[in-house]
Amino acid sequence: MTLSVKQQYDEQGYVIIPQLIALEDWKNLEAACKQAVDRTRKGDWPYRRTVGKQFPPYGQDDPDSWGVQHVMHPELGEPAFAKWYTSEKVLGVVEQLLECEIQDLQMELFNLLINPEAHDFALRWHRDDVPENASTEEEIKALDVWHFGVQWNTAIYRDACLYIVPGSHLVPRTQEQRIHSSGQIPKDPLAMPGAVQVVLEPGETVFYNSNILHCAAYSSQNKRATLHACMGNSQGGSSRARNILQHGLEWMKTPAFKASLPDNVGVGMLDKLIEMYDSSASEDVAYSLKN
Ligand SMILES: O=C(O)CCC(=O)C(=O)O
Ligand SMILES: [Fe+2]
Repeated sequence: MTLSVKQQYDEQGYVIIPQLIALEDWKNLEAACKQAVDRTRKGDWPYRRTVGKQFPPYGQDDPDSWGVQHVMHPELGEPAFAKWYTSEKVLGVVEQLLECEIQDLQMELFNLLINPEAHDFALRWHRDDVPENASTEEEIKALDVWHFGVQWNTAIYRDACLYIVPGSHLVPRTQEQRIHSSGQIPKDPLAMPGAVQVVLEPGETVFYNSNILHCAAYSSQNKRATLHACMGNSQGGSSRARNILQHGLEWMKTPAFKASLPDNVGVGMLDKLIEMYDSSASEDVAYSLKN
């Protein structure tokens, strides 16, 4: 029996979907990625993921980058990103996975993951919003409330950087998995019990629960440009506030950003984000993980 997209996402914590980018959008998105990457590498875009820092705040310590942050920012001037983020193709899958209506969708992060140029880099095994020293009870509690958002990676070029442990979004780590995720960058990601490598061909997307146990390895030799985004169900209240707001989203509250959105669907989603932002307590604006 083949599982439905939703069943696979619920049971495994991830699902791969082909061709989420309409043919007519592909060239524009690829060109927008190229511009964003060139600008970042030239030092002309300050919002970036800096080699040496695995999680926010990324700082500016190293000139090499492994990601471009805030690709919908009006100052980047690439409307293809917001057009795609709010496209029917994307929203259709997100609504299905979050089991919600379009009016519940909350705009969140949209970044671009790229290969570092000067040296290889990697992220340790982690869950995005559960620290590695969480007790088993704390992990169970955190995983239990983590169903109001979905994250995805869409590959422009072939991408084999991400490793996950299928099903680990539902259960706390075993003793052995805790040892492998205690803070060290792994020499061999597949040494983690249950790990699989996620390989995406151009145009393929992996939707995943960002609290699935995952890590990543970035080679400076393999070109990467992978759209990396997430979206929430606003019914979840402030449950996603820390994870989202730690990336520094003041710019999303500006009239210039609202005016840059292609249509009312995007504006409605942005309004949900701003509502959450304005109602979140100051302790929600904190970093999820330590670098
Ligand atoms: O590079 C990736 O695909 C994963 C990135 C990641 O896990 C993170 O930024 O927390
Ligand atoms: Fe992560």
